[in-house]
Amino acid sequence: MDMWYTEKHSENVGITMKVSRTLFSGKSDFQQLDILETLEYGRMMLLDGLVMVTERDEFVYHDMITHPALFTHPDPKKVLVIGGGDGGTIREIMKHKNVELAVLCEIDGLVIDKSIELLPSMSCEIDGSNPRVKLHVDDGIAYIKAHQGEFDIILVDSTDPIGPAEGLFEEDFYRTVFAALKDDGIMVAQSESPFYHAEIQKNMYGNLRSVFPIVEMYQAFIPTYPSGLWSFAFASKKYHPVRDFDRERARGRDFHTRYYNEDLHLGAFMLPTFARENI
Ligand code: AG3
Repeated sequence: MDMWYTEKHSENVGITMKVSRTLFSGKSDFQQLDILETLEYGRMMLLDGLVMVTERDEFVYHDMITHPALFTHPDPKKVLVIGGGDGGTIREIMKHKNVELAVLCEIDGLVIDKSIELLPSMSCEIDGSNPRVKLHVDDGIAYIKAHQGEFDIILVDSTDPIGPAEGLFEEDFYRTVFAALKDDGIMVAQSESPFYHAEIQKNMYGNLRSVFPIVEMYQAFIPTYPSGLWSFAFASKKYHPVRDFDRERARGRDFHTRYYNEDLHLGAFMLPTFARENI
């Protein structure tokens, strides 16, 4: 028997993958979690039916949510990830030796537990073995309210703005993030597809602009997300991701990245016109 999984990207379009088996399927207090073995993309994690990560293309997303901010800030020491329970973002942050502490604040403990069990290539730094990593199973909004002025960088590694992540796209939340950052802090948040989610983006970027003096969009190619063209919002108090970027420092990095590099850093901020019109 053939098994296929489809995530619908709009009323009339979706992505379909052949599946060999279900590794986990269950409901937490917050959402439905499924981990499937696919033939083309390796293991795949779904939240409420939406593709969060696959083993084959997660490197694009995790490189790009992490390295642009960590190479724009001249000396990031304390980084917070909101969401990101699979651990992929923390894994990339840990490659930066100047980071002293990375905190993961994920609302859903089941996502963390099942990632440690079934997605070891992503969760390798959140399994308790790294003293530079701290885990909090908590609501991100509550957590940052209690940690004002503490972080150099905050990365919002969330799902789509339906369900538990809805509040992470609102102006009030961005004000709390702004206050949780130091005076030269940077926030990056995944910001959906410029091709399919123009309305979400206009609203989100409008909210960000009313809080942060510097707001830019950058793009990455993620094959298993809607349209393949994905984006991130870069919101900053002081450093500009292109004008203040030290290309030589990024070029001299002492670790390997399969997607990010010093040229792509700059190129990612150059947007097609239709995407520019959403921000
Ligand atoms: N964050 C998920 C991005 C949203 C994907 N949307 C979709 N498939 N409709 C991924 C978390 C990885 N750490």
